[in-house]
Amino acid sequence: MASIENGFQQLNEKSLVDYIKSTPSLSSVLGDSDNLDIKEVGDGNLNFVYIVTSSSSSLVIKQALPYIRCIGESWPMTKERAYFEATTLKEHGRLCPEHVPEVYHFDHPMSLIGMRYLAPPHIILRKGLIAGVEYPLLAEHMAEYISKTLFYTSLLYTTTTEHKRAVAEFCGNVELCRLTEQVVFSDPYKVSQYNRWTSPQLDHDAEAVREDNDLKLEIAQLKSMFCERAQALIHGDLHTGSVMVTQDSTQVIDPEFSFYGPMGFDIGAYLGNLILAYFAQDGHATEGNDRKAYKKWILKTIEETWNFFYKKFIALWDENKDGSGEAYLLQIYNNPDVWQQVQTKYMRDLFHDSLGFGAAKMIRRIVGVAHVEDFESIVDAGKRADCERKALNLAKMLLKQRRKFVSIDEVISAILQADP
Ligand code: ADP
Ligand code: SR1
Ligand code: MG
Repeated sequence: MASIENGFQQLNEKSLVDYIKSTPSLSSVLGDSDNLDIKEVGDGNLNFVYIVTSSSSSLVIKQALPYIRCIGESWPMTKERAYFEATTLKEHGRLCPEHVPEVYHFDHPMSLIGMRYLAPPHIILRKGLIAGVEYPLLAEHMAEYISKTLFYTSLLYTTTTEHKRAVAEFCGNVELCRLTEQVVFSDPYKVSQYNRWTSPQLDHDAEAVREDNDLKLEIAQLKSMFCERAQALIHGDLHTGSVMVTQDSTQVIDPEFSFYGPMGFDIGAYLGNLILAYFAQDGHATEGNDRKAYKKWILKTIEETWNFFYKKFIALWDENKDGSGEAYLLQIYNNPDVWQQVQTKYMRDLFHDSLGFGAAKMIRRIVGVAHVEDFESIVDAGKRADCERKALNLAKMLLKQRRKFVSIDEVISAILQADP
């Protein structure tokens, strides 16, 4: 058994049994904890995840170790990330319980979370997108999650006193933010030992990213916004691997990168990953299924997600305009014209931020350290590179020209143009 240091012990499928038996908040969920079945299933980049099943129930245990799992012990990473993940699961769960799994237990010294097991047919959305499965409620559900979590944690709803308290608390998640600063906003734009790409096919494309001065100016602005703009409690890693789905359920997991940051970072991460899924489809096409209809569905989902989000966010803002939010005081903006102008400008800026961050998240997944299964599962390197290049070129254009876009329809047209 591993040694216990400062109350921390790395658990495994065996030692977890005793841990659960001696933890009432877990054993009570499981009922009979005499014959537990425990399997480690973590396929994410950072942590260990166990599914625990008893004769009558089940739950998930997630433990953070003091390094990044997909790299190894050579890249140390604070296990305090589990605290921020648990805190945000609870806070986002309070604001949007229908789309966040319940937390049963958090053990701070052990960096360990016990939460609801999202049982099959729940699967990771990214895997569903690779398999070509349509989810009719996905756009509505994700818009609901994004609008509620962002609106209610922003100054449109909270007082500056509460906002500043929460911002200060989440400043503690500095190491995870620093990781994002490095792998999203810095490494892809310079030579780094961690960068990789489909080589030799994309060698020139990767070099072009490192030599594009316009791109460097834009990424600097986005990095500055990521570091400096404490707009709302964002998930911080809202890619399609952080969403689990069935035909009628959508659940957001894994907010260990959460902090008070720019709203567009979450919206962009999600939409950018849907765009990556779109460009990967040609690599998954077979004789029997050219994926054309599925590509249309992804585009419709991108469009609906933004449009639903827009409506829901504005509705929350209108409903709460005379509440305690301190950003736009009713005494100043209580005139229908100025109110509408304020909202239009806010949403336009947010749209542009989302396009910029979404593009940055696409670029890092093609020439940075952590790639996505959408492309990685395309075995033929030539085919994969063709898909990746189209996505990369669109992302570079979006990043540089995002302010020219006025509607999501124009973004869809640009995607179609990049995929002749
Ligand atoms: P990491 O922090 O390492 O990225 P994730 O939170 O993404 O870890 O979880 C890794 C995997 O574990 C997910 O891809 C999913 O398959 C599984 N998983 C995580 N949480 C749950 C849950 N609550 N219910 C079912 N499976 C889960
Ligand atoms: C080493 S970078 C690992 C990545 O995985 C997480 O999901 C985050 O996206 C992070 O950037
Ligand atoms: Mg993850």
